[in-house]
Amino acid sequence: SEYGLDKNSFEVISISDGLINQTWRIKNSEEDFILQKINHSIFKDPGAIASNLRMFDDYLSLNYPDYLFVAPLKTLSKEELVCVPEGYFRLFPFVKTSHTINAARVPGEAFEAAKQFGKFTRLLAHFPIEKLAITLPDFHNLSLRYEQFQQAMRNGDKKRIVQSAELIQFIEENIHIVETYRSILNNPEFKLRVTHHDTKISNVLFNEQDKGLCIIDLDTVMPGHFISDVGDMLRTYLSPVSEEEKDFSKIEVRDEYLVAIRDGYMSEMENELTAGEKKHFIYGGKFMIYMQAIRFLADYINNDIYYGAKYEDQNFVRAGNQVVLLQQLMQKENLFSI
Ligand code: GN1
Ligand code: MG
Repeated sequence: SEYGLDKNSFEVISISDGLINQTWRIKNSEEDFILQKINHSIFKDPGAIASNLRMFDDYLSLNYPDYLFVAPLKTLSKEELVCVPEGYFRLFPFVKTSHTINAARVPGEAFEAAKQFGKFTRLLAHFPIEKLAITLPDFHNLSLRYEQFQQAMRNGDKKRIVQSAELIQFIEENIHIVETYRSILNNPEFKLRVTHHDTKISNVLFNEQDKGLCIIDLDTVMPGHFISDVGDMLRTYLSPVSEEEKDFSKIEVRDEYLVAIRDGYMSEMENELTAGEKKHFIYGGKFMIYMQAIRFLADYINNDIYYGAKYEDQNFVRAGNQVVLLQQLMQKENLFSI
């Protein structure tokens, strides 16, 4: 009703892919929308997200009018965010003839997705980054994530800590991944750029010819390092199975997807990245997989307070899955020079 729509004339279809926000498609024969409820316990300041999106939309429509940017629609009272007792909501137009995919089925899809994320960062290379609100402080701060993991081991569920001994040992043995991250923070060759921070392939809209149209799910767009975006693509496109897979023998690093991510991202970012950054392309994958492993494991040890769990050991399985993926990537890293 805030948008002047009559809910009885719409079909409401729940889209349950994300772990954090709740999403619905709202459609009838004439109109088609995406409705989203922002998870306010994680995103403490939904207004900050709305303000970032507004600035991107203004900047891109001024400088790149042909670029497809999906901005939230305004309510009857010209707001881009609705705050009602049930929570914070926003409405997007559904992009006609677009679709999403949950996994890359051919390397060409990985190329297209990587190109779209690279393009977004490139188009915003001269955007005044200091104006952006930090929607999730320290989201990809691996030092802090490591501290939170250590804290979980001090205060968490004793039984789950014992059960996790092997994973904990692997994480501790690979602390060099955290140390490299710390060195990056002091490396003048690394630049802060407009970074998406959640580059899974379901955050890309594809057209009917399976070409990338644009990127979505922009809540975590903040100043960041390119290793976050490249890393989450490596984390989520390289293997034929996702972080939810329980049969770890199916986890595999597919060379042709690695090449596709590199080529797609570099087709936009080749001239933006410094030589020092390019050397850390594969490190990005290690950084993100390691961080996701410790986030899942810390949450498991903290009794699933962040991600929740649909079955008893889900976050333990997810952490173990990510550790196997990291081992596979580390076996390959020397074979590739970017
Ligand atoms: C969360 O909600 P979703 O699935 O887009 C998480 C990401 C993780 C991802 C793991 C705000 O993203 O960081 O990589 O789960 N987002 C937040 O599936 O924590
Ligand atoms: Mg997301």
